[in-house]
Formats: sequence, structure tokens, C-alpha cells
Amino acid sequence: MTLVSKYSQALYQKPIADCNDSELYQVLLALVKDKAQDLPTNNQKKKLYYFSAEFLIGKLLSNNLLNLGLYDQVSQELQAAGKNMMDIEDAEQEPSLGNGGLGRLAACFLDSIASLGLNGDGLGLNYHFGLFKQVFEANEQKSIPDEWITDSSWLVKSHHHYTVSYRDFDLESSLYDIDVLGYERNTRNRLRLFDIDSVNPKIIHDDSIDFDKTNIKENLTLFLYPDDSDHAGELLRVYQQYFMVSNGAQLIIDEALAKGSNLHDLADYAVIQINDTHPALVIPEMIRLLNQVHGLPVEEAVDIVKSMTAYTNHTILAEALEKWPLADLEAIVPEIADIIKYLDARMKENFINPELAIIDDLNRVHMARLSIHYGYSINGVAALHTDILKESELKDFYQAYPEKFNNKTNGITFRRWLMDANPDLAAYLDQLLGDQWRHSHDLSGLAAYQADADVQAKLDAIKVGNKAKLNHFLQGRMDVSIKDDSIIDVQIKRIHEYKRQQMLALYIIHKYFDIKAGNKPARPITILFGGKAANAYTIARDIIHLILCLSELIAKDPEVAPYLQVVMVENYNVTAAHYLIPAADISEQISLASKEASGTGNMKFMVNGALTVATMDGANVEIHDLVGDDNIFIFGKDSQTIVDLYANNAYRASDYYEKESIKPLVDFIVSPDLLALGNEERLNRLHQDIINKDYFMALIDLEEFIETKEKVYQAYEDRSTWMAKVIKNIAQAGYFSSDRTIRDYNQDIWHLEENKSAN
Ligand code: NBG
Repeated sequence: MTLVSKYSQALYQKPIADCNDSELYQVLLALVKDKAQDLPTNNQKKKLYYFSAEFLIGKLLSNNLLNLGLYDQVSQELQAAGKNMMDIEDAEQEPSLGNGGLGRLAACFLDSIASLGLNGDGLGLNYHFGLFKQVFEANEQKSIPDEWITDSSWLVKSHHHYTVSYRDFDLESSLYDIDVLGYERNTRNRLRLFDIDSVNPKIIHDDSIDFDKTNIKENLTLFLYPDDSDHAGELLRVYQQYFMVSNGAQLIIDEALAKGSNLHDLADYAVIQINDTHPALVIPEMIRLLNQVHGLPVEEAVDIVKSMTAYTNHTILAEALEKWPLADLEAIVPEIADIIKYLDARMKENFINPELAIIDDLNRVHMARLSIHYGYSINGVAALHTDILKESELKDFYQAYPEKFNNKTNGITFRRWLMDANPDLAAYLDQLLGDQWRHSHDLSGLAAYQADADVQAKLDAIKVGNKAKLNHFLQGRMDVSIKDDSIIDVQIKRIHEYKRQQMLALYIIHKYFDIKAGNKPARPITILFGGKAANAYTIARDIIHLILCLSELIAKDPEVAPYLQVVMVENYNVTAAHYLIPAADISEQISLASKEASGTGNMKFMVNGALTVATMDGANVEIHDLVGDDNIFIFGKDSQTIVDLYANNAYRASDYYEKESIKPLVDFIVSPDLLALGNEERLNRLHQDIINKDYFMALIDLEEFIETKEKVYQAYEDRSTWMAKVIKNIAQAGYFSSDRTIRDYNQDIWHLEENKSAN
């Protein structure tokens, strides 16, 4: 009996051909879980614990099959029985454990850590409803709970329990594991998610994401990033964060003790990476456990924690650099507040600069500062970002601790974003380069084919095939079709003013006018957006509203619709990205320079053969360095100019708004045409905001953006030159493999040993 049919018989007593797709999903889930269980976990002495509020892991079935080396065998068996893997995967529910780039990065890292044979687990929380599920109603984003946990999820409940003590009550935790399988490695790591059994999904108010924020025993792990715009929400975030790190710290100590640590040598057994500041409370919690529970002198506990904790900064946006009122910590975890006061006083013996204070004059605790003082490494996520941290954002810290600062340019896992998401391209690369690239991720050999007409034609044909798959996906998800021969132009990421989706919306208005004036594009253009806006972020929701109104307006206009289409993909997630990225011709990376720490979508598009329209921001700078001026479309003010404008408070949106080329575009937001489709309050607010504030300077680069976009669409028409650029981009993408990033982390920060026996 074949592998798959053995499981179909065992589970359903029938052959593969008689099972429906959701039964086959169960069959494959059982098969993969069994295979995974057979693998030993990595067990080298020193282990990495990657703490993160988010893990945006995406569907796991095909990735796990790929990493187990079973993908081809299983697909063939299914095919022989008239079944197809893609349909079966539809039955899988995507876990809702993340939000954006930070969470997706954590997922790529887990994949690379396992694939490199390093011993490292992810530690986080098991959010029952995730961030939220985005639905569109009346051209607006509506948020509803994302119920992803079913009996067919990948979660496996473990027997571990810990007690987490708050001032007023204790909570007993449960631990759920998801296996993380390395690529063609006979070992596994784990993603470990803490939860409580008393969580109660029924406290959600009807069809919304509202609930009683004070009912911690029932709400603690319902949502990722619950709305913290009020005090109860702020407290809930602290409850969550402490729950994550207290469980994690207890687990770390247990595992080290089990391996023979005497805790004085804990740093030989464990290294902690803090992903942004959400897990920063692990520092005082670990000190508390070592000192108050295990009896080590407090000075020693501090030194141990300092020598085993490293922090990654993912943003310079003030709103994301967490500062908790000391009073909140005192109310929730008084012992932790005391330790933070101690750590603050200790640091103040050496530093009088108030910019370095952990507890500031307003009695707020700065989580990033805590992490830098009491960790041994701080890294940014792209070269430019790390420079900005050193030279402006964290300048005083860089002066105090130059040796702690380092850069680790982000990466993406090629297993998911090339092999799994774009199997046709992967197979063609095998044909051209041999399959060594599947381990090395070195695609540089492709550069030799830049001018080769056959290779160009074949890559073009693969793109056309991927567009057809995208079309099929969009029809299923939102009943939208895109035109076969259209240029696919994509901006997918969290909705935020600094990422400037509103600037692309203004471009769309320009193009709409232009087409109405009779300037028809050489072929249809399809502009796709995807992304969620934080529920309490009003302007971001207004931007979604504008995009949806434009989409409707254009679709209904017979003069324009044949040439231009705007689609905002509902509930953008990893699954949607699997279809959008391989189909894209153009990758929109248009953030206000200095604001995007790195970006990782930019890298995924590059390796899938889209060309980038970009500002010199984040990792775009490194993409530009690798491909050269001719193979990327750069526009806009550079980061130093922007940093200076902020420093001198010198940007006035009105100076740009008044320009003849800009005013009509901005004013169209409140035109009768759009008001007829949209919500007056939202459109007015956005219009006013852009004219009077435009804090993230959408208008400053708009003219140059419009010129650049026109150039890009023209360039697309020279198919051979375009394809040569595509080939150059793919050939240079190897640098952005997260395996490279993880090797860098390991060499400079973690110093873990590779499991050589299990290759
Ligand atoms: C994001 C940054 C991106 C960066 C990723 C990963 C969050 C909160 N931050 O620029 O905005 O690529 O982190 O480092 O998702």
C-alpha cells in the first residue's frame, strides 16, 4: 500500500480516490504529524529561545511535506488518484498568530534555524482569534474574530504547566506545540505557545472584536494586540506580555536544569532573542526567578541575564517603542516593578543622561532601553536601519555601548517563498542551475542567461501561469477576476501612513484622470493592495476606505475599466501572499525614506521575478546595491533629507498640495463621484489630514512617484529588456535568504553548535 493510502485506509477505511479534499487534508495532517513525531528534537547543549508576540507561520501542510522530503512522492500518489495538492490545501485553515513583517520574519527564522540544524524554539502565545479577520462591508474594513483553531490545526497539547503569579491572582498555563521541521534534516524544533484553559470565546460581543478587557482569566489569549487605546487595553497588554515571558523563563530554567545546568552557568545552556520590545519583561522575570526562586545573589542573576539576552529592534516609530507606566506594572506585577526600579537605579549610577533612563521623569518604563542596558546585543534589521539607530534614534546608547550594536539584514525562507509558492520557477531553476541552489540559495548562475531569449520566454511563461493561479484564487476569495494580459502591480503590507498606500491611491487617481483624458495604457494595469489596518488606527482605515471606493468607481466606469483595475484583497494573509507574489510584475516598496526598518516583502518579490519601485529605505537600499541602477526603479527623497526635515519641523504639506499637479488629485478624495460611493466623514477626514498634516509626507514624493510609475509601465513594454532585469533580480536574490541571516545571528550573537549528525 502506498504511504498516503495507508493513512486514508486507517482514518476513513477507503482509498484516496474516494476521499474528499477535507478528508485528504486530515489524512495528510495525520501523516505529517506522525513523521514529525518520529524525529528527535535538536538537543545540543546550548539552545536559542526566540521570544515573539507574533509568529505569522502560514499554512504548514505543503511546507512540512517539502521539508520532510515527501512533497513529490505525496503529490504523485494524489495525482494518480485524481487528486491535487492545491485543492487539498484549501481545506487547511491558516493560523492567525501574527500581523506583519515582524511575525513573518519570526516564522522564516524558525524555518531557517531548523533547516540549519540549530537548536532553537520559538516562544509565544496561542491567540484563539488571532489579530482579526478582515471583511469589507460598504467599502470599509470590518474586523471579526478569526477562528482558526479547529480539531485539524497543527497544535499539539503538551503536558507542561506553569503557574504565573500576578498581584491579585495566579494563572495556570497550558502549552501547545507546533513542530518546526528543518529542510531535509532528521530533527525538529518547536514553536511553543502558552495559553490558559479558562479562556472564554463567548465573551466576545456579537460579530465583533469587542469584549470585557478587564476579565483577564477569560480574555488573556483571545487576541493578538488587543486594542490598547484605553487603560484597560494597556493593562491587558501587560498581562499578556508577562504571561508569555514568565512561562518562557520557567521553561528555559527547567530545560537547562534537566540538561545538568547549575544555573550559575545558565548562559551556557540558553540564549534569548527578544523580537521587538513585547518580550522585554523576560529580563526582570528571569532575574526574579534566579534570585527569588533559585536563590542566586541578585548581582549574579543580573549578570547572567545580561550575558544571555539579545534584542532586535524592528522600528524607529515612537508609537511602537513601548513605554509602560510604572504604575501599571506595580498594579499587575509588583515584584517585577521593584526589579525594574532596581535595574534603573543601578544603571543611573553610571549614566546621568535622561535619554538613557529606563524609568523616565513621567514614571514610564522604556522597554527598549531596559533591553539595551541589560542585554549584550542590539541589532537593527537592515544596514540603513542600523545606521539610523546608531546615528540618530539610539545615538546616546550607541555612544554608551558601541560594542553591543550590530546589523542583521533580514531574510526570507526560500523553502516557502520560492520552492513552495512558485514550484514552476523552482523546477526551471533546477533545470538551468542544477538543484544545489535548494540548499545554498545561490542563484547567481542565472545571471549568465540575462540576454538569453529562450530563458526570458520561459520565465515569462511561468509568470503568465502564476497570474492564472492568482486569478483563480481571487475568484474564489472575492469573486473578482483580473485580465489575463494585465500588468500586475502589487502593494501588500500592513496599512500604515509611513508605508504610503495613500500615495499609490493618489497615483491611481492620476491614472484615472489620464485615461479619461484619452491616454490609454498599452495594456491593462491591475493594481492590487492587501493589508489590515489596526482597528484603532482611524486614518489607516480611512485609507482602506479610499482604496475600496476607487476600486468600485473604476470598475463601474466603462471608459476606464478596460485599462485599469484596482483590487484590495480581503483579509490579506500568508495564503494570499503565496498567490500574489509569484504573479507580480511590479513590487511597490514606497515607504517614506528612513521609516521602513527593512521590509521583507521586497525580498519575496525580488526572488519571484518582480521589479521593484522603491524609495531608498530599509533593505531596498541593499536590493539596489545588488542589482544596480538599471534593474530597479528608485525615486523620492533620501533618508537623511527626511530625518532633517523632521528634526527641523520643516515639512509643510500645504506647500505641495497647492501645486497644480497635486491639488486635483488630493481634492478628488472629496469629489461627488467618490462621496457617492463612500462615507463622507472618512473621506473628509483623510482629505483634511493629507492637506494639513500628512505626517508621513505622502505629498513630498508624489510627483516623482507619478513620473517613475509611468516610466515603469513603459519599460514593461520592452519585453526583452524587462526580462533581462527580472533575471538579474532573481540571480542576485540569494543574499536575502534567511539562512544567511540566521548564520549571521549565530556567528555574531548566539554561538550555537550545528547538529551535524542529523543532516
Ligand atoms: C516590521 C517592520 C519591517 C521589518 C519587519 C521585520 C513590524 C512591527 N515591524 O520593516 O515594519 O521588515 O518588522 O524586521 O511588523
